[in-house]
Amino acid sequence: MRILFLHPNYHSGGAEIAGNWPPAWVAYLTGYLKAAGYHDIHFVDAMTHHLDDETVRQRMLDIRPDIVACTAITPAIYKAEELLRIAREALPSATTVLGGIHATFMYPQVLQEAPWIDAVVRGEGEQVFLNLVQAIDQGRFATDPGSVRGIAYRSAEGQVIATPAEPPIADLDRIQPDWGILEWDKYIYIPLGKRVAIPNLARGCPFTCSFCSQWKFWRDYRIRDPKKVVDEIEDLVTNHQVGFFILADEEPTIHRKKFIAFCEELIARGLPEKVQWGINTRVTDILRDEALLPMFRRAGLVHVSLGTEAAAQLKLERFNKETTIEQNKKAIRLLREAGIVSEAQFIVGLENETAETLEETYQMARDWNPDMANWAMYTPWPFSDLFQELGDKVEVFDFEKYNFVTPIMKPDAMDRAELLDRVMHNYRRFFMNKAFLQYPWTRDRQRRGYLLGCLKAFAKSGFQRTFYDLGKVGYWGPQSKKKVDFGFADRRERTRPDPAAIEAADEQWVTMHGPKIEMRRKKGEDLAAAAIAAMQAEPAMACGGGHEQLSAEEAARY
Ligand code: B12
Ligand code: SF4
Repeated sequence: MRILFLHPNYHSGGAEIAGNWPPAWVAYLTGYLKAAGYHDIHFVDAMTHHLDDETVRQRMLDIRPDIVACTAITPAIYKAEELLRIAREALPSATTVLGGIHATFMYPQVLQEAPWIDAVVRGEGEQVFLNLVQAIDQGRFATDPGSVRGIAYRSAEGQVIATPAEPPIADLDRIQPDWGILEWDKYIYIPLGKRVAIPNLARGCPFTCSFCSQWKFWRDYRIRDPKKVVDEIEDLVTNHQVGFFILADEEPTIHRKKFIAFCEELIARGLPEKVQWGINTRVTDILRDEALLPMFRRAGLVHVSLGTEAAAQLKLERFNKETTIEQNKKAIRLLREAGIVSEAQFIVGLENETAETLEETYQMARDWNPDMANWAMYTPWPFSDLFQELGDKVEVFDFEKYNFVTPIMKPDAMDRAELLDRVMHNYRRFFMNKAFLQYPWTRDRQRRGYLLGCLKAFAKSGFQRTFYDLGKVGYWGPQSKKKVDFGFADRRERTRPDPAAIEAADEQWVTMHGPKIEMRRKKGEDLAAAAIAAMQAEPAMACGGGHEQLSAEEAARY
């Protein structure tokens, strides 16, 4: 069995401006397949190499795989569908497979619009893909695809079928990634000029924020043995010269005890001298761990990105300024005092965004004074609960633009171009101040180097006009506002995905969140009222959401 993994050539100038990032999914799947005896595995990273379709076609013809397996997050879905169409054309007898978050939930639509895809692997990929590879290898997939757990496919009659879900892998340490499948010299983090990796400490999330789909995707929260994760990092450092990593987890600090053990283990092995790292986490966790921040820093943690303002994303209520501001401000101060670079994330662009609320976020950013700030456009993942609640307010279904940098929602008070322009105005003012008055004068040499490195990444993407896709949409500053074109192509002005089909696709998707799922099924007011009450009680938010904490009792279970 020869297997070819493909990462589609999709770009949107957000997080990726910091460098070329390694596709972790390829390493995790390759390791799992190799452990089961499948060694003939190839990988083409069309994203990192900016490969056009014809080049990928040629690579397919050169490699001649039996299985062509591609990934897709929501905005990359059309690119992935097209690559698999090319695979079908170039290698008619190869089996075409799509994995990743978008098709996991949107498989009815995907298999309809891309009938050349033979199977969708739903959710966590390792075991399900192995099930599928074995079935193809044994000739069973062709005769009895329904026997493969965890996939979706079209029957001979054209009916879309999802087989029963495969249980999540309970012991994540069973998965031994094969990082050697990646061409490491390509994955460089610009701020440090070092190789970058994206290992997992935990998968899933015990919470259920309505705009987020990560909890639903992984179904169960599982955390690895911190020592095993450090083994993996040691391997990345020693064998692949990795000098920086981010944890792939949405919220690595949820499990306080294991996160602490992870940091202590890094220190015990002297790794912080060789590798630095960053995380995305929650304001409440930073406040909780105030006393531990210096230890985190000693463990090599140099960059924390905070979902400071998910409250605004939900727009259930205007931000409760007093407390939110105080908590966010304090978390940023604590990080600064511990010598950790802080990044505040603002989510903007819901229907009730106004010039004033955008200005407010800028003023907050200046007041809190994080080292970096990031204004992301609210993106209504079609399989999130909030998408269903927003109903007709979501009008654009060109998923290629669901990328945190394109205004999918149109605010009532302004058009999309004005929203973009005001966001850029915030970026310009914020980073001008940093570039001239703050970064160069930072006393700590290491911190200064890091911040100037980040500035370099920004400058590079600004120069190449890739930042926030500005080149693609034709934005050159306020004077060009009228000419901005987000390119919601006709073909892509698709109709709203059928809510009943999404609901049905979700039906058998059992997650650990049982009672919470029931709660989310109760539409509108209930949910809004609960969320407002929760925000009033404790308004500072998470990685982009969630105010909850893992109780000691719950933590003991993982
Ligand atoms: C690291 C990361 C990045 C890296 C990309 C690294 C890379 N080359 O893949 C960078 C920083 C560049 C990035 C950029 C963006 N990202 Co990003 N990113 C992440 C992050 C934090 C971790 C992803 C990861 O590696 N996870 C670990 C691996 C093991 O999990 P996985 O990828 O899901 O793979 C598993 C399964 O999905 C499945 N699977 C996946 N692919 C396939 C393929 C096959 C064939 C099979 C069988 C199975 C399979 O099996 C894998 C193992 O179980 C996630 C959030 C998160 N916590 O997951 C967001 C996330 C994936 N990003 C997201 C987005 C939107 C973006 C951007 C559009 C934002 C922007 N404008 O900057 C860009 C798009 C970049 C691009 N060109 O594609 C969203 C996607 C949401 C969605 N519904 O699509 C996420 C989920 C964040 C979020 N909270 O919403 N990102
Ligand atoms: S806490 Fe973070 S990862 Fe968990 S559901 Fe909320 S937004 Fe998603």
